[in-house]
Amino acid sequence: MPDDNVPGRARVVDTPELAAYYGALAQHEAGALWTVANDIEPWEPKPHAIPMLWRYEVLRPLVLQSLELVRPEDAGRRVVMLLNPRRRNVSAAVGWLYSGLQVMKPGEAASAHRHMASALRFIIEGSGAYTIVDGERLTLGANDFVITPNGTWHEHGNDGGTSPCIWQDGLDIPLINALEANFYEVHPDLHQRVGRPINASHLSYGNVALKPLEPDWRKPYSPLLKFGWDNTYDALRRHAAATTGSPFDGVAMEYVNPLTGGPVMPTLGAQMQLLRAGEHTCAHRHTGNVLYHVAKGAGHSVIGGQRFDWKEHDIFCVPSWTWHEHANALSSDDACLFSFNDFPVMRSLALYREEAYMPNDGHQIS
Ligand code: GTQ
Repeated sequence: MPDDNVPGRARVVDTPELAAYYGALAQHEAGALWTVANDIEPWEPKPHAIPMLWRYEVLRPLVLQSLELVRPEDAGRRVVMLLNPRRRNVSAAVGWLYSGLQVMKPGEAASAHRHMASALRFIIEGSGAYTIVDGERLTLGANDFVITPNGTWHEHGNDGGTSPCIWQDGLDIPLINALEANFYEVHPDLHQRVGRPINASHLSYGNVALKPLEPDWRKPYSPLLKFGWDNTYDALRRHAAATTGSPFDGVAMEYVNPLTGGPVMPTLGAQMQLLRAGEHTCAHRHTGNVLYHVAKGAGHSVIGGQRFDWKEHDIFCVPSWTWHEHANALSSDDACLFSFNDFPVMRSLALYREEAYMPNDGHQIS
C-alpha cells in the first residue's frame, strides 16, 4: 500500500510555507522527520544488495592473471574482491559482508597482520597452502574451512604446493567500518614465530563430541580454527542418514565453537548444507545476509524470484529478507553448499526474524 494512504504514516503535502521551513531548518543542520520517515522506517528490510552469482570459471583466469601483475609484498594481500553493484561503496559482496578470492604461488608468503574485522577462508584449489593464526600453523586443503577471529595475528603462504592455491576470504570489514571500530596493525617482525604444534587446535578440539576435560581456552571465539572437509562431509552424510533435514535448507549443519556449541566467531557464522539428488527446498526468508560457495555438485537457487544456476566453486549471495530456495534437481549425486553469514550479529542484537513462503506450495515462480 502506498505510504501516503496509510493513517499513521507520514503524508504531509508540500506547500511553499513548508519548503521555506525546511530551508530554515537546513541552515541549522536540522530537518523535519516526516520528510524522510517512510524511508528510514520501512515496513520491512529493503536490502541494498541484489541477488548475485559469481562464476568461478569466469573469475579464475582473472585471479590467476593477478599473479603476474602484483606481488604479495606490495599488495599486502593479493585478492580479487567480489562486489555487489549496490554495495561497491562499502566494498561489500552482500549486506555488510566482504568477500574475495586470494591467490598465492608456490614459494610465496604474505606478511602477518591483525585487525578488528573477523575473517574466514574456504579453500578452493591447490595444495601446500598454510595459514598461521596466533602462532599456530594450519595446513590447508580443498574445501577446508579456517577462521581468523578478530585481533589474531595471521599470515598466509604456499610452501609445499606445485600450483597456485586459491581460496575465498570472508570478512566483516564493511560491518566493522560501519560501526567505526576497525583497527589494523602489521606484525612488528612481519612474520610470526610458530609457537604451537602444527594444527594444534585441530588435534585438541577437532574430535567429534569429545572436548578436553580441562580446556585451555577463555577467548570469545572457537578454539578450533580449522574444520577439514573430510570430517564435514562425513558429518553431513551421517546426519543425512538420520534425518529428512530442513524443508528450507536440506541437511544443514553449522560450524560451531566446540566448547559452547555457538557460532565460530562473535560476528560471523558458517554452515555447510547437503542437498540430496532430486531435492528442491521450500522458500523462506530471514534477516541477515548469506554468501554461499558451491563446495560440491551443481544445481540452482531461486533468489528474490530470479533463478541462478550454479556449479562447483561458484559463489552467490542472498541479501537480507529475500526469499530463497535451493535445488539439486538434475544430478544423481548430492550437492553441498558452504555458506557464511552475519546471523551471530542478528541474533545477539535480537534482530533475527524468519518467515516461510506460503504461496504455490512454498516455491517462487522464477
Ligand atoms: O587475508 O588477512 O581478502 O585482511 C581482505 C582483508 C584478506 C587477509 C582479504 C584481509 C585479508
